[in-house]
Amino acid sequence: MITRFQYGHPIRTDSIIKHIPIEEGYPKHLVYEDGEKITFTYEMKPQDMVYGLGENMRGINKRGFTYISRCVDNAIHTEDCHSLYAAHNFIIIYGIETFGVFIDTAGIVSYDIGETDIDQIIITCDDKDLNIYMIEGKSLKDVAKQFRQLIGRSYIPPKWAFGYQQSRWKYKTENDFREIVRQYKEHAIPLDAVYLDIDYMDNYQSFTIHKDNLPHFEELIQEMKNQGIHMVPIIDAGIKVQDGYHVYENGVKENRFCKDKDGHFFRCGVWPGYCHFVDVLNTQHRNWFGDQYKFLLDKGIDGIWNDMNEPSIFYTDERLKEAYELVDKLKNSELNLNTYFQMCDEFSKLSNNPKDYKLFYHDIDGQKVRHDKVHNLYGYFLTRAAGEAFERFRPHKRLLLLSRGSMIGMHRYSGIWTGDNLAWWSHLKLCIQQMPNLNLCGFLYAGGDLGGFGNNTNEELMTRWVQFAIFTPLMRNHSQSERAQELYTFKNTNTFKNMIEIRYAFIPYLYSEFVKAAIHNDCYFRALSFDYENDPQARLIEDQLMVGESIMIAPIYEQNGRGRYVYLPENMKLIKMRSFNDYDEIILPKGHHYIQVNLNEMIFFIKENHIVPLAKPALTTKDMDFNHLEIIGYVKENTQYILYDDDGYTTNIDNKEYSYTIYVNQYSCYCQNKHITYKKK
Ligand code: MIG
Repeated sequence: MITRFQYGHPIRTDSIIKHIPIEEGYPKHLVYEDGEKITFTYEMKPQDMVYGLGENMRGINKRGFTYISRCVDNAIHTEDCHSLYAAHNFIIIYGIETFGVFIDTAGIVSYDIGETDIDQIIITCDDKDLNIYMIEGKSLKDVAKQFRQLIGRSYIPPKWAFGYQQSRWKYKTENDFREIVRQYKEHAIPLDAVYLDIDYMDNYQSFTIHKDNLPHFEELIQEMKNQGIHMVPIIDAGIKVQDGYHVYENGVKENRFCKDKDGHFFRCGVWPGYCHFVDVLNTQHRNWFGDQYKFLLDKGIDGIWNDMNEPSIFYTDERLKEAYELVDKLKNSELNLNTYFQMCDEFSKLSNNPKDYKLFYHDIDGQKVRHDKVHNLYGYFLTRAAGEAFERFRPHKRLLLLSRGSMIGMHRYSGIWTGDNLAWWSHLKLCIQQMPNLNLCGFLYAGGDLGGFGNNTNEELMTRWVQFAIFTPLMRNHSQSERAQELYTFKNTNTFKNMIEIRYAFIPYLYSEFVKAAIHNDCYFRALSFDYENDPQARLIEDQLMVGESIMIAPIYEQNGRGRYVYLPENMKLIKMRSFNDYDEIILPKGHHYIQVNLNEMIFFIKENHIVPLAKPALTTKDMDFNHLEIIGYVKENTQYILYDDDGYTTNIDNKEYSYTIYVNQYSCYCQNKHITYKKK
């Protein structure tokens, strides 16, 4: 049951799709307080847990820290970060009472979940115009599903987006791209996509192409496509202020950009230097921004990643002026402790300064609104511009779309990557822990930069990251580091080849579970407590996940880890794989186990009376045969598995024809219209 309360006159966020009538009064369970801000408080019992908040730092259970929904470009995700790139305002409180709370607002919301007071949740809403939805249900899964029904079906990418993807902020010329693909083919490591980072543009201008480095862009895209490789260019939010640049010139002529208080176009520094931001909160301007993507689609592009759309600001004239004034004041004197730190501080505060978000305005279809009030909407609406444009220009076709900035609502249009992580073991663990909470907030197509985006990775970290990412819908290796991290650059290339082949073998299962989760508003990744609510041990597990209906994973995420403790909430079959055809299996009883896992091995667990359908890997998804499948399973009695499979690219998803029932017992298996056999080792 969902109840809704409204305070003030909230700005439409388009986070939800269902109309729920407004009730008078105050939400049950929470204590409402109206002061300078609105707060909702809740007294937790010692054993209560809190899930949700999507992309954020720290554990799956969010209890113990403060999380602030304020989309920000933050490249150093240390444990003390309160905000990342997203505003995912949904939590589930799980205890004697289990219920969900969704704060529907474009404003900043802070969730102090037992940080100030170990037993208190204090939700503080900066903007007093808001909707709050309370969701009650009979289980965690039920609350989660009701919420997902409220916010609408998650984005479903094309099937090729389940292939392995390679990116690096370094590739520049046509030959750079060719070489990456050539190397992958030479090492026979499967690959489906290569990303174009900002260097493909002319002068960092979105919707342009660098003529010297990529003189035959369209031919390159086609040449790659012929090899089964999709090229995925980046788009940056800031539009360069530059005479002769058509997006800028037309934007000025047609009045598309956000303005300052005096009605001049607001400008700030980002990658290309001075930029304007398109007012994507205005429907017409949003459509106009979406129209720009046609340029790339017409060149054969079928995937895009939108970056810097929090929006990220490097500097404004106002902040620079303050900083230069301080330097002028200090430059002829000897620095002391105070002035030294004051100066450092002044410069470190140049970027993404909350003061700068008060300098410009939106015209939300006639209503003038200062940016800081709707800041969290910007990334969502910019990516929505792209998603809607894709529907206009490529109706009935699924394209790949990723965004860095996000808010709930955007999950209907796009997937996300989790931004600039680092080549840290702790960030591999973070990535594992982010997945179930992202799913709760509707973001099913998600993944982190494999190996770590910043700092140099190493072979062991990359290996463990790949072994985990076999299960993440988005499996993209991306970095800005000095050290190359394409999988063929490491010593034991064969291990990577084996692991990526395992990923490809899993695609029938991953895709099936993903699309079913999207259609039925379920979670593809789940904390164990969602499946084993009555098991007090399962509740506490922070580093194992359920993946779809058959699998539990327990990734290795520690340096020199050659095994780990795993808790089995029921009897399961352990599969230890070295390659697609080389694996061991053993049935283990419910309880705690220590499992050895060499660096060249990945492990997963199959639940009793469940199966996993596998395909034969190929160098790209295009070359795979999804009609001949093998299954591995832990089958004791007659059982069924519903396999979802479709053409992989049209939007005709719900079609009954796409559901195949696989019938299995201990000895044999059968499926009408698919060739299914038991896998032999
Ligand atoms: O300020 O385009 O998160 O993936 O490689 C950095 C360059 C801008 C941030 C993105 C990252 C991308 C990088 N971008």
